[in-house]
Amino acid sequence: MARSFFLVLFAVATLLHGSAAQTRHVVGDSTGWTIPSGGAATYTAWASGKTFVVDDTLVFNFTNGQHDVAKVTKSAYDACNGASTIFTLLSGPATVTLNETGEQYYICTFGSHCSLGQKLTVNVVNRASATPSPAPQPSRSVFNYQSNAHNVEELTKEDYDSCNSSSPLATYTTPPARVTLNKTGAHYFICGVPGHCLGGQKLAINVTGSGSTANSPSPLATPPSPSSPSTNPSTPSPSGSLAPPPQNSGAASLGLVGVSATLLSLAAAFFY
Ligand SMILES: [Cu+2]
Repeated sequence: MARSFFLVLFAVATLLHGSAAQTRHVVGDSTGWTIPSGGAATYTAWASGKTFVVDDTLVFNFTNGQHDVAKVTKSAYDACNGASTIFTLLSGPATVTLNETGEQYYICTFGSHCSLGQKLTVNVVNRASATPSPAPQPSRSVFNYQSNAHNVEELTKEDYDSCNSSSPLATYTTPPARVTLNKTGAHYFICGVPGHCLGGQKLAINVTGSGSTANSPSPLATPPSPSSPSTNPSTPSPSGSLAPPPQNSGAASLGLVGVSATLLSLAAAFFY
């Protein structure tokens, strides 16, 4: 009874620890916390390749009575002045939880150890800023319609104006058609079923970069050739799940491609 209780407790504790995903940083790795043979550059180099996030821990490994760990201000760190510390830990291994953001300063207050390089500064960041922000994703238009009743074709402006679907730039037959808008400028869509475009089932949208709020249509980009891979959208998966849009340099350089929400809803309504 008691044993299973503790097993559950242990499991929960493990889960909690895992979900927070703190990192335990062993200062100096196998060198530990000592007078480094390479001078202060040793701990600078150790810290330089790492990201320190709030709630991570620093572990200082040292021999009791030969070193200590003192958290100090920047000026005390620069001067190796251990006279008034923020806190001092005398027992190794000493674990310090990084509970605030910004530069944190640690020294050994024994003799001239700090001057000889036993000093460490780490820059602590929030979890959010430590996580790389996702690359801008191209916007996507979704056309909903009954299978076999309609389709979606992207055309040049000339073909769009005349409802000529003989040479579409891209054709989408399986609803819902997900069209990734990875190029700025005007895009022209029609239904290629005879008569539908002439009946008004056509849509022109203008794609702008993220910084642009202009409503005027930007000059039509050079119409891409039908073989251009960038006009080939990702094929909708059979399950209908949203596959991540293809990453390419074109999409990245465009930044966030913005499309008027009104036009998007128009697109959805139009082809339903
Ligand atoms: Cu020391």
